[in-house]
Amino acid sequence: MKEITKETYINWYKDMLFWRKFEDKLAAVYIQQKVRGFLHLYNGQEAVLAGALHAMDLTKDKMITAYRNHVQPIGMGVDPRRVMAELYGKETGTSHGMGGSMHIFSKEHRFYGGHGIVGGQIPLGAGIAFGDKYKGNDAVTLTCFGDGAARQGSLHETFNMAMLWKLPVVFVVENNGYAMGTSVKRTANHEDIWKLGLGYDMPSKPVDGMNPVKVAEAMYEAIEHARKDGPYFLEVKTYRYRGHSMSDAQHYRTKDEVAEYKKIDPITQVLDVIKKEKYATDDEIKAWDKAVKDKVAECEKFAEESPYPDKQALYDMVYEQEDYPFVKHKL
Ligand SMILES: Cc1ncc(C[n+]2csc(CCOP(=O)(O)OP(=O)(O)O)c2C)c(N)n1
Ligand SMILES: [Mg+2]
Repeated sequence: MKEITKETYINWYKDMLFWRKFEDKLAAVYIQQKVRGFLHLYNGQEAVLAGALHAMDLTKDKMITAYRNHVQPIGMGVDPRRVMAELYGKETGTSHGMGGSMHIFSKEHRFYGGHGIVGGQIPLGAGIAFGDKYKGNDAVTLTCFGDGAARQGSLHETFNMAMLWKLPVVFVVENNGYAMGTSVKRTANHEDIWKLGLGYDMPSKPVDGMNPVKVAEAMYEAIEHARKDGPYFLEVKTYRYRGHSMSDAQHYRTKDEVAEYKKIDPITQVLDVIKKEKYATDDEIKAWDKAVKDKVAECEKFAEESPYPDKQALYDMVYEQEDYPFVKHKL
């Protein structure tokens, strides 16, 4: 794996802080009804992405995830202004404003969405990996999903096929403790989701998902295994600070529980190392914080000032086939 250096810590700090503040801004503009529909935020889970990106080969590896998907494409290289514009429903967005929050996508940056059907991306991720194996590409697909999605039957079908065909895929369950308001405890007789891989002889293990170093190390081992020998399953134990979506009253957990996780916040953990190792002065850190704030403001300005798509585009996006064999309805 690439060495974890002073620069890695500094980049992790800047990136994770930007992702956090980018989403804080989304929450604010959502309340102003500038962003509509659903909005699921990633606050608290940033170390999973930071560690994964460090371990991936960003010239070829791919990623697919669920609807909590705003910051992953940014990490993969998509212009954050275009991600914010997509949430605003603007023409300059990643899908010309037609996808919205749950459907960020960039083939160019090998980010395959953005999926609203819980667990729907699990077979799709294996399908992408199948395509790469078939074509002889050297790429690995990170297929990320939640603890709730891990309970879908499609996980088992996919694990079986992926192992049978030794597909270059890493399955990553981001166990943030809850599927909407349902805790992991209430969904199965044991809480070790990683053990689901063992029935398929898939190398599987749990990882501390609040620490990007731990994530990067585990991801690297998993990705390089997948590249040569086939699937790997990681259960990354993480936590989301905000509600499931913006309309969640969070009656299923206590404020104390959230506060406990904030004590091991990934951004704070990284900042503590930067300070302890004297990687930067207080003034330098202040300058980074200001740069992050400015970058978020730039994204907001870009989204605000971008035009909505032309009304005609509504019809351009609809599937049409003139000779479709409609069956006449008989009364
Ligand atoms: C097939 C399907 N069933 C139910 C839903 C409603 N739903 C949306 S998110 C969600 C919870 C998923 O939780 P988890 O997989 O843990 O992901 P997290 O939101 O925690 O990231 C549910 C049940 C859905 N979108 N799709
Ligand atoms: Mg969850």
